[in-house]
Amino acid sequence: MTLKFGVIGTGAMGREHIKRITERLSGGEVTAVTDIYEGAINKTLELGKQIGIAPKVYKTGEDLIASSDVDAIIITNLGSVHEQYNLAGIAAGKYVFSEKPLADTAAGCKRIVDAETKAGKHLLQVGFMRRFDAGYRQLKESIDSGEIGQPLIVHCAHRNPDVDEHYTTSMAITDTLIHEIDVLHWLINDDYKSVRVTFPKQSSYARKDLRDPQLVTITTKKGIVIDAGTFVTCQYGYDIRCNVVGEKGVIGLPEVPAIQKRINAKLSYEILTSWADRFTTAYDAELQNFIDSIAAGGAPQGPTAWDGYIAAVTADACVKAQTSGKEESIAIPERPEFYDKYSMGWRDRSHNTAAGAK
Ligand code: NAD
Ligand code: ISE
Repeated sequence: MTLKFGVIGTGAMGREHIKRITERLSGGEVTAVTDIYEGAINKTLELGKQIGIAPKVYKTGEDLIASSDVDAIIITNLGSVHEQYNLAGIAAGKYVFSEKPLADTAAGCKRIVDAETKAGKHLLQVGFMRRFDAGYRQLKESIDSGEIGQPLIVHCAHRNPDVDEHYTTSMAITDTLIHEIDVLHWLINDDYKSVRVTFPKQSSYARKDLRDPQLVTITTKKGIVIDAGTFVTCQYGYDIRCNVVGEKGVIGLPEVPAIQKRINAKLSYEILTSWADRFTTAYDAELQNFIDSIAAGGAPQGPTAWDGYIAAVTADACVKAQTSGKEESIAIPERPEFYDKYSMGWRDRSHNTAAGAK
């Protein structure tokens, strides 16, 4: 069976997913697209010609969702409108792959959780691709094996070369740090308890109204301290770091392989500049897993609507800490049983046997 995808929002990420489904993945095809911006549709049709597909263009996301030619939707429009399409997809009984954030408020995420729970069927996966990244998976295996003892401290960095003029101080949390928020509790098998945000000296490359860099310090229920620095105007490249200090050893996310060059008495290697290149294989794996899990068991097995919700609850506390300057508590609610089966293994690993989610 081929899973027929409709893509809502064909900007940068929408087109990346269209390319990967068409060129690299198996078991899926893009049959439908929509975007409110004609320029994005034109670029998509141009891309379609290059890669040999001709998806039907729908006027609205709602029309696309209603089409019998669409089994699964990919939501890659802006976070502020994710909720309405997530809810519409669930209401229509379609499979949903929602890019992060699941919705732009925790209350919106909760409405999606409630809708899916009420529908009584797992339909939705959130695009938290780092759980499919080979480096993070190796870190998790090492931690779970016990070889470094109990994790004590986690040092992280999330650096982008630059951001556009719409990017705000709170987006450093809701758009950028949200990836660390999701992947770290999965990695260290613990829930978050509190957070404090501090602002180091401002970079002269950041707009005056954008606080950059930021240092987010999260304490978990077991007392592990995570320091995560966002720096979204770092100029030099796209740089993701994660080091875990344990009782008996320290482990770190591997550097992205790049050839070493010895030229003119200098030794050098290139640093990536874009998220699209840094996480290509993780994006491929998350969507292949989505397709394979639906084909094998009728439901996606990746990060759930519940994961999207608790990431939003955590992000809210971080944003509160940005303005209060104080330690703010993170109140993670108890997970409903409905989501136990598809939790990507940080409480129960036995269900994650589909390709890419070993
Ligand atoms: P983008 O601005 O390039 O594209 C968004 C597109 O959505 C635009 O073409 C816009 O016209 C369209 N759009 C807006 N409202 C719409 C609506 N109501 N219906 C249909 N189309 C609509 O942004 P992007 O960088 O492609 O980001 C898209 C999503 O992907 C965001 O949620 C972002 O957070 C996510 N993203 C995730 C990652 C990741 O690492 N997982 C990386 C980049 C972007
Ligand atoms: C972007 O939306 C992403 O999700 C990228 O992974 C992240 O690095 C970037 O900061 C976000 O803007």
